[in-house]
Amino acid sequence: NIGLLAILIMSSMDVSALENGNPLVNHIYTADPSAHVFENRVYIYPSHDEDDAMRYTMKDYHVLSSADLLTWEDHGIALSVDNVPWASQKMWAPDCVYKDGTYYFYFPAKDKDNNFRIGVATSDSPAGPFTAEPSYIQGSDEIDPAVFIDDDGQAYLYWGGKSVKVAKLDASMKKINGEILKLKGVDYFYEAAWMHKYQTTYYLSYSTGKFLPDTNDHLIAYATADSPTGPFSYQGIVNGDVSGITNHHSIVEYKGQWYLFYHNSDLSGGNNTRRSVAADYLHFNDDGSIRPVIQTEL
Ligand code: FUB
Repeated sequence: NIGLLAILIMSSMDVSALENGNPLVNHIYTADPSAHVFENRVYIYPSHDEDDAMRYTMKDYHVLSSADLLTWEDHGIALSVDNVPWASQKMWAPDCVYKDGTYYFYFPAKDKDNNFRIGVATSDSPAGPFTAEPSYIQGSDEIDPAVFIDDDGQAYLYWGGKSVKVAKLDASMKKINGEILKLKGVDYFYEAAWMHKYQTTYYLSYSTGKFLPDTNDHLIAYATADSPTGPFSYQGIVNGDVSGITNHHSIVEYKGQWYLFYHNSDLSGGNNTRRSVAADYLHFNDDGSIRPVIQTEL
C-alpha cells in the first residue's frame, strides 16, 4: 500500500528531523507560540507561564529564536506589564509582524478596568525590547491577536475568544481601519486564531476549546477561504489534544518546510499554567488539505 508507506516514511522523518524532540525550551515555561521567519531565523513570540494557581496572571514576554530549530536562544524580557501604561495583568498570547523597518508586537492584557484589550509595541529588532504605545488599540477587546500581512501589503488583525473577528489595520499598524467583521464558517471556534496563506488559499486555524461536541479534547481545527476575511469553510483538525487544558499554535514555513508550533504541559507533569512550546512538521496534501500533525514526545 503506497499511501501507507508514504505516511510511515513521513512519520519517521518527523521524528528524526526535530531530533532534540519536544519541548523546544525547558529553562522557562512558555505557551501560545506565534512563529515567524525574520532575518533568516525562526522567531517565537510566546506567552510566559508562571505557576499562579490557574489564574494565568502572566506579566512579561520573552522572545526565542533559532536558525536550526534545535538550539534556541532566549533573548530575555522583550516587554513587561510594568512598561505598558494601560495594562494591569494577564499578558496572554502575543504575535509579531514586520513592516517597513519596524517590528510590531501585538499582545492582549487586562486594562485598569479589568477588560481585555489588545495593545501594540514596536522595536527595530525582532528580539525586542519593544516599546508599548500609551493606549491599547481603540475598538479592540478580548484576546489572542494574530496579524497577517497579505501579498498586497494590507495587514489584518484577527482576534477573539468564543467568536473570531477580523479588521484591517491602517498604515500606522496601530489602528483599526474600518469595520470589525465577525467571521463566518469558522466552526467550533474558541480561541487562538492564526492565519497563513498556502498557494492562493487563506487558512484560519484555531483552538476548538470546549466547543467540539461529544469530547473534552481541545483540538486545533482549520477553515479555508479565498480571501482573508472569508467566507470560510470548515475543513477539519490540524492538531490533536495536548496535555493541559489549552491548545494554541502557529503555522509557518521555514526553508521550504512547514511547521506547527504549539504547546503542551508534559514537562510540568500536566500543570495547566506551566506549559512548554513544542514543534512538529506539518504537511499539505496535493488538494491543499492539511494532514493531522504527528506530535513528537519528550
Ligand atoms: O495563555 C493564556 C491563554 O491560554 C491564551 O490567550 C489562550 O489562547 C490559551 O492558550
